[in-house]
Amino acid sequence: MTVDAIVIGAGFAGLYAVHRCVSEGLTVLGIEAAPSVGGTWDWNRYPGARCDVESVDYSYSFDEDLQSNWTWTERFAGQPEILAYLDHVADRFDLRRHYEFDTEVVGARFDVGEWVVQTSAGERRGRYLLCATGCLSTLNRPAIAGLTDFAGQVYYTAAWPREDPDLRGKKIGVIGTGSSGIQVVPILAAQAESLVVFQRSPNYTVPMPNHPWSEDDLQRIRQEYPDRRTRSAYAPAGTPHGTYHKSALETEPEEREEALWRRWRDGGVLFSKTFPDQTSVLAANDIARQFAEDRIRDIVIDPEVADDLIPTDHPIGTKRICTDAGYYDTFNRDTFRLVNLRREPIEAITTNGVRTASASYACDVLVFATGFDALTGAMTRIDPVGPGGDRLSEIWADGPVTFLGVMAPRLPNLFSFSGPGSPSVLANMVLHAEVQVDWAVDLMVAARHRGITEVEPRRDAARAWTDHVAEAAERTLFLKAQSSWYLGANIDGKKRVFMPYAGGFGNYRKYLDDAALMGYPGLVLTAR
Ligand code: NA7
Repeated sequence: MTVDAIVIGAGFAGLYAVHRCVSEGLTVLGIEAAPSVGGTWDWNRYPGARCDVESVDYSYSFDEDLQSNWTWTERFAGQPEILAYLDHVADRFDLRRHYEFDTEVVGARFDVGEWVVQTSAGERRGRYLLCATGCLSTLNRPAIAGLTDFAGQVYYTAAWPREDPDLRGKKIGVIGTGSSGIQVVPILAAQAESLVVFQRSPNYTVPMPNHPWSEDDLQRIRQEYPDRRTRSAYAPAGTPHGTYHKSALETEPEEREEALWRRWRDGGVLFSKTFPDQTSVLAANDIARQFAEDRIRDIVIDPEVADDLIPTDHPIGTKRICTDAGYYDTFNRDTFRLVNLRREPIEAITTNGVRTASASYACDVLVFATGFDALTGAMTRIDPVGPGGDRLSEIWADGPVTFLGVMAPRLPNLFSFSGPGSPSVLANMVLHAEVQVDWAVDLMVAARHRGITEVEPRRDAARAWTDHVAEAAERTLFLKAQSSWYLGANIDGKKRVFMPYAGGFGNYRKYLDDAALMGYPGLVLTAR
């Protein structure tokens, strides 16, 4: 049987895609590798996993009843609560019955007007393929010499066991200091006999002043919701927060300091966009960067450790800024050790720990918080093949080429969400998913009305959009980050290209709106 749409993934984008397709009367099959819904929030169950966007914004906006019937308990929601929310959404809209769970997609090819999807459970066929495969879902498992010799336990934050392991009293080594490492470290530090953090590149992290929402907060939020959603709709990052009203360079030092303190105390990722010129003008960025460095030195007692924790390879915010609950404080404990891998690289993992160029560190447990083959990894692993035999991995060999960050040339009837060429990780991912899914499903519905069976981006239109994405990045400081996964720099051999669209979520959404209003001029529409 051929369905109208196959949706891969049951995270925020996938669940909404299934819901939209069903609402439009399309037949749909969802395929998900995990046993249940949740996507990234199902896999990343490590202790301390938490979203850095406020819960009331990091939630669907498409259904007012859903919005008013769900009560977030905290300002920044933890992984269990976000997963419970997605479970609730799946039940409320009866989405599970459309899914095959525990089923992995291993390939896809377009064959005589339909996508033939190879899965671990056999072939499935659909006229459209909607890839809600996530931008941070393909694990980076570094091949460090000797890993298989290690006699202790090995965990990956992004594939944390469903049953939380008891790590009390263990000697723990954590490899990786991105958001996941920075979130998990203080929790593990509280349980471990000793903790060693192996840091290849330091990141900036802003303490997260999380708190339970009070009844008053919730009442205010319910009243504000319509306005909050309206302000987010075309905002640069898809949240109701803007930058300071003046650029850093036009603001007097005292006023500047006050604005920075306000953002720092507010917590979350917003610090990376305190001033409008902060991500585009180095001198403005330096002001925010100096402020953050001073805060690190305020907290970390040992100045040498503070030196190691202060990034020197990127302007602040050009690599994903992290948010934490006591990360820097942890380094003031005696049982805690920071190992700077730039000074003493890992030589090998041994039976009982990690050997660097300078020392051996005994560990019972190794926790890899080593990130993902971000933005492209999930798609190139499936590696869809178009009607002309073109593989996505070939089409993207010199960096991702997309049309409006949703389609790729030579791959008709295929949409991918939250990936390269769209603001994705630079924006509120939930609103972003809704906007992209709506665009794709609206196109499918319009095609059905007009008897069109195939939609495919014109190659010149995809080239023009991809050039525009590159130009938008060039107007920012993002290209200056040496080790950023935005640039693919964390994966050996990956082409160094700034993958997200840095022109702002609101502008991006206008491009999508215009394309639809103008009848999709960048697409070849075929009736067969
Ligand atoms: P990240 O941010 O990619 O962090 C991964 C960390 O692991 C980072 O510090 C890497 O250093 C380090 N890493 C990767 N490979 C190695 C090897 N081989 N040796 C030592 N260290 C290594 O992933 P996260 O999961 O923390 O966060 C991803 C996003 O999820 C986050 O930004 C939020 O948006 C949610 P590097 O910086 O590459 O030198």
